[in-house]
Amino acid sequence: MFRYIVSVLIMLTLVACGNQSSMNHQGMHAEGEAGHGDMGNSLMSMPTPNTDATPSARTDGIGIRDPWARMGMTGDNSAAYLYVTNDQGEDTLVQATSSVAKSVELHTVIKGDDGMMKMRPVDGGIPIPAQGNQTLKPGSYHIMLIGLTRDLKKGDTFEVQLTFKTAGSVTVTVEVR
Ligand SMILES: [Cu+2]
Repeated sequence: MFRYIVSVLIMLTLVACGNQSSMNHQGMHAEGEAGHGDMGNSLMSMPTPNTDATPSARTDGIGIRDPWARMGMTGDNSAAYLYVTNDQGEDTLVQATSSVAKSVELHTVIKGDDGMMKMRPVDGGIPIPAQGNQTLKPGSYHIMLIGLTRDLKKGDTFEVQLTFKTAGSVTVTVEVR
């Protein structure tokens, strides 16, 4: 069972990385626009979630690990990512808010009719499986920070408030990488 989960995770990671290079940024706000030019580099060094780390924030049944965001300048867009663990029943991440952006949306990445990967707001929130986990990562679910109200420089930290349908709200400290 464990081996199966690991191989599925590896497959998902490969798919996510493979799709990233063909992501279509035209006609939409780019995920992590500021880091656009070095997309390839940031992918190469894309941190994998440290799933053994002590949860950086916790609310009823839900643990948040390794929250991080892309660098960006005031006015640009950025995106935040994290790893969610859940030792209770099925839940949903329904909202994220932060003072670092004019607007914060929960996004997913889907394949468009033209075969290009595009991101769009998630309908009904991001599902968190019962007794399971969910990863927000480049090329997949992410927290979209639209219109940064301040520069996000490497090493900076800022707060994001996450609201889960069942578990309620938790504030996490996000590190800029
Ligand atoms: Cu997005």
